[in-house]
Amino acid sequence: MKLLQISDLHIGKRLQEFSLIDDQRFVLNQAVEIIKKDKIDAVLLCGDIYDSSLPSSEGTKLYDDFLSSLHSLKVKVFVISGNHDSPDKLHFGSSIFKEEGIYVTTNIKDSLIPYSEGNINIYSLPFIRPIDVNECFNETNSSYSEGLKSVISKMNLDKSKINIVLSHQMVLPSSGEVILAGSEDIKSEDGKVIGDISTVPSSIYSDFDYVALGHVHKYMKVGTNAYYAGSIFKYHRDEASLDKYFLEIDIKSKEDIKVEKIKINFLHDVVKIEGTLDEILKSNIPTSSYLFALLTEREILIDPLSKLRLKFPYTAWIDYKNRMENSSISLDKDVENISYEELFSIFYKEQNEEDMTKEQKEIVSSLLNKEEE
Ligand SMILES: [Mn+2]
Repeated sequence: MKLLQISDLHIGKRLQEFSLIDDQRFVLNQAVEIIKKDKIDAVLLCGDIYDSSLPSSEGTKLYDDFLSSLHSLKVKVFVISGNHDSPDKLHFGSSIFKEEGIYVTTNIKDSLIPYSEGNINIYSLPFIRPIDVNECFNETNSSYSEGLKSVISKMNLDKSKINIVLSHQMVLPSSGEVILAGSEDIKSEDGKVIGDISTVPSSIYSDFDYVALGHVHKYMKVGTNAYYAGSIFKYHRDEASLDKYFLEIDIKSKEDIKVEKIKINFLHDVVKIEGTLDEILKSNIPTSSYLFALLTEREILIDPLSKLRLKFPYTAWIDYKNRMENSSISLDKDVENISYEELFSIFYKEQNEEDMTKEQKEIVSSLLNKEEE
């Protein structure tokens, strides 16, 4: 059986003011071509189908078109809800879809019963919080790990079968550390998540033969045959240097499971570039890129965004590299008893990591003199 794992579609997400619908359509069309070419049997959509629990009409239209294309290829489709989806809305029409080979799972009870074909069982676990498990089974699990363990134990896995699971959770790899991509909307100061209450160790899934994960937006292997495909697009400037993938899984037997990364191409790439305004304007990056420009000028420029957009119309962000944001300047001097000139030169040095020039000092002095007058 050949599977295609696609995750974190976030249909309807925007990059600043730019709609990404055309970009998302471009990516999903690629998936359809791969499914045709590689004769995929089943597509796994591992949660965060939409970016919002209230998707836009252009978003629902794109998802509708995508599902219709998959349906016309007669490929099985498995869908779980992620933390961004509204489980109830995604569940709409699911009993009718099921008749057509599209299996949408958004609640815990439905996740206990697998789809079976030959010696393969496919389980679909939507994003779940401990409170959902507690409400469903009248239990008192206090962590995501406990909650998930409880659900998986109720599946009564038949280990003679090849068991596959789709799951949308924060799974810690064996190293115990997840490196986030940037667009996950999960609070973490340095992009690292190390064991907290919302994470589950990958060992929780150890009875499954393949774990198709969604939630983390960076491609990652977190355990034996447990993979995050990552999001389908670079949804954050911090993801500019990351490649994005579909995962093709070829299952021949319990012992013979091959996972292949298929790099996703983009209609417009997301590019982060650093330099002076002139340097950036002279660079040969494709003008259709969503651009994040990090300007290296020390002085604030006049409307650099408009200038950049003349050449790069999809400039999405602009920032200054050297705009020092030192908020804590430590002064070991008695502020009351030093001159304004000296105070200002200390401030300047803290902000710019260099001394003022003689000329700059003269300007400050003359301005201060005027002020005093
Ligand atoms: Mn997501």
